[in-house]
Amino acid sequence: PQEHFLKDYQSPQYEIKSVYLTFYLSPNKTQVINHMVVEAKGGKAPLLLDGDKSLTLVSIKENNQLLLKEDYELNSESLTLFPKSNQFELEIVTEVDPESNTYLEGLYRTNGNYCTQCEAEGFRRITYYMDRPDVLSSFTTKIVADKAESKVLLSNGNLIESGDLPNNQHYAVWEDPYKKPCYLFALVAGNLEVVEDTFVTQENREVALKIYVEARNLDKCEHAMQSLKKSMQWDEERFGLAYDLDVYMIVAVDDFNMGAMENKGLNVFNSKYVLAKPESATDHDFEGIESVIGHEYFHNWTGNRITCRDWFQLTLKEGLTVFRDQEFTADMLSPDVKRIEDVKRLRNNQFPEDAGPMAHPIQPQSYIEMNNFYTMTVYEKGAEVVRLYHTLLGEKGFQQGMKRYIECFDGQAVTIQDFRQAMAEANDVNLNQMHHWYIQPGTPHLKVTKTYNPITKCLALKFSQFLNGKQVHLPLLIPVLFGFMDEEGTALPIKPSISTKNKVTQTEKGMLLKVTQLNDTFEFMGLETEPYLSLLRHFSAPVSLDYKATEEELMVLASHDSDSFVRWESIQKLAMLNLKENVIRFENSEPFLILDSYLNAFKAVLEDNEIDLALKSLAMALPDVIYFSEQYEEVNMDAILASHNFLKKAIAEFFEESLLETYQALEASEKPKYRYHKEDIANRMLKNRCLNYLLQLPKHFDIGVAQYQNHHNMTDVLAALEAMNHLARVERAQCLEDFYQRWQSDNLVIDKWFALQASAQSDQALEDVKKLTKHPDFTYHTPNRLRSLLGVFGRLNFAGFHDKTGEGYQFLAEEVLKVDKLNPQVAARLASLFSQWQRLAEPRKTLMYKAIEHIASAEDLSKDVFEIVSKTLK
Ligand code: BAL
Ligand code: ZN
Repeated sequence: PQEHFLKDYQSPQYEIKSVYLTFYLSPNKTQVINHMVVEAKGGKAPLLLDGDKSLTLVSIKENNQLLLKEDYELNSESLTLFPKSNQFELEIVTEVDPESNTYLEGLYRTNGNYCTQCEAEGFRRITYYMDRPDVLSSFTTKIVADKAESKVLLSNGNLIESGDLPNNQHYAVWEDPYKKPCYLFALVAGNLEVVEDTFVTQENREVALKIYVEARNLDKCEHAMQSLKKSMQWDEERFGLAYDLDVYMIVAVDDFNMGAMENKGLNVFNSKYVLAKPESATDHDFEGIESVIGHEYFHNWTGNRITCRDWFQLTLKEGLTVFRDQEFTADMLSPDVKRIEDVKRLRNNQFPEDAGPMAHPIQPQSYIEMNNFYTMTVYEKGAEVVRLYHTLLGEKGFQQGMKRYIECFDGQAVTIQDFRQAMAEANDVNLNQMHHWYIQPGTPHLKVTKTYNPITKCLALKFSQFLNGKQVHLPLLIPVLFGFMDEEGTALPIKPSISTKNKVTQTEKGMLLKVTQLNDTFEFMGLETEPYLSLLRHFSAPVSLDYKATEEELMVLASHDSDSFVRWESIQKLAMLNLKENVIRFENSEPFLILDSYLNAFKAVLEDNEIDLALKSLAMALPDVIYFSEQYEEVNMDAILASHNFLKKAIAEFFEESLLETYQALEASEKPKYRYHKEDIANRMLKNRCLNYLLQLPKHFDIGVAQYQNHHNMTDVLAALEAMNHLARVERAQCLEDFYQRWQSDNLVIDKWFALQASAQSDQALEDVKKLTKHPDFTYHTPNRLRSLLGVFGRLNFAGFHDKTGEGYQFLAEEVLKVDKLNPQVAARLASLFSQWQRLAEPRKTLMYKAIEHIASAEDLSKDVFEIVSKTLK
């Protein structure tokens, strides 16, 4: 397959002034008439239109003249024309088969309804077109369909005409007043019901809000609608950005590769990010919906009004929009909790990507299949890099930069440099060094050494940057929010020396120092005692901090730091010290132990009556297994799991009484009616953290069963099932069976049922998962189902997937090959679960390698999977 490179970018030689699409919808043979007005930008050049082997070409007319076969060149990926004039009209007729489209790209059917997905390169599966984001055009779409089969006909923009046609057909014409690239095109048709509301913008324009769902889901749209209204209001208040069309439509579908898609005026969503009611969705689901609804809405400005020049700029819209959705959630719930959760997400998912064979900069320099680059790196690390601008410039400066960005580039397809230029010009600063974050892969390691001189009362902090183990790279600009503290936990004054003064500033988030060189030293004076260091407050840069704090220092930071991230981080570090100590002991066949430092820190948190309950719950959690294993160059999975399991159980035993008391008090105080509210969420979080520990002790199993039986909100029900999940007891099986019977008709809940079993850390798990692939409710056609069974198994079932025989790897490899025939995008995601093979200790290393080789040796691999496995084997 062909590899595409950023360095080869060339601007388009043709402009598509307007497009008029007509769809005659039919399940197996939909006809698409694509009428374009085209203009050459420079001299005469062939016009290359992207296409796909799934298209059937019916006819081409240039200025109304039918072209003959010898007038054009056609292959499975493109159509090349040789226009006779500089301005001309083209009419291309194609046929597609939505019913057989299992890739879920282009036009396809889901539960009998028509829907599209065009980003990144799906439009070429609908018609021949210049399928690239820098070709912006005015779209009008006419949809003709059978009335009984598709009562709703939707596309982008505003409805300008509709009516009946002979033979029980009807039609609708939609016109989008904003020019857009074709990846933002959407069409939806089918028998959907609608939930409606309105929003009045700051400019006093009324916008109709419509959420389209299948009739059975009408009772699950309220939260999504509220989330949309909050998003619209928040974007006006915080960014001064208002919506620009008369109608905003959201459609929920069950079969969708991504979370959602920001098509202009007509977002298509994975139903997981729309549908919720307290009985069937958890707090986590509610939060996910609020955040994804926000994310797609925020794209209207950052993505749609200003789009990307090419796909190498993807982080321009995604990093920025994730940053915006993170800030939205922070403002809606708790900023401190949100920050910690985002850091955990980054470390668990993006750091491994940065350390693995698919590592790429947030601006990838090449790709074989663009869909493989919708990654945690481009999205989440991209958002962290946008956050760096925010930290450096402050809220006011950042907003000035945003204002300038929009003033300069509205209606255009631009680059990450354009964004940086707007930020720099609006603040009159030079931000050129920021570019180094965009073009280098890997998580930077920031090593800090401190030297204190008790005679001069002077402190020197030396920061050294390492990238991919090397110290020679383009130096990154790393903002570090920091503070000093004495042994009692009292903040100490910060007095930079003359040479350091211009590198340290007071910001709205606290004191900030800027590391700009590979080795950068900072001096501080007037410190009567050697201070404890509070570094990287607020996780001010996406780096791995290498500072050897003492246990005493961590204990003081854990209970006294003013920054909740550093408090949380310090207790996590104490836990990590303990976990690592036991890995050594495992390898030396010595008994495990629980360190006093961690025990005391845990006790202090558990007994702290002042702290926010959600923060308390986060502090009480052990570092996740993924992050724990990331600490090792060579991963001994047995030692890691044994150490993790031991510490969890040891905590439960040690604090049994207190955990039980806390659990009971919170359980007794839980309000009978569910509210999606930060206080209630925090209560449930802490309660269920206690429950999870308590069920490490088999004698408390009944508490889990009782919680399962007594509660009607999904957060508590699922937490009970999760807490029971590691023990193969009959009660667990009974609850799972009851859960299945109760929710059999709700796909999203049945996904949870599959995921629970896929994540069970037991010897039985692999067999269970194999059996579940034969379950009547398992289907290879629905990405959510594949992710909940196969994805969860590979990502979270450390015992089952990493089974010493290698059977877990073999099983998943076979499944990847099956999925690849139907849905290469999802197959590629599953294939990436093999990415850490090089770091596994033997025998797993060789066993996993063989499984990947098995995939790689298959015939007819999609380019999606080919790219992942070939890079993984390198
Ligand atoms: N643009 C793809 C889906 C999303 O990031 O919103
Ligand atoms: Zn996005």
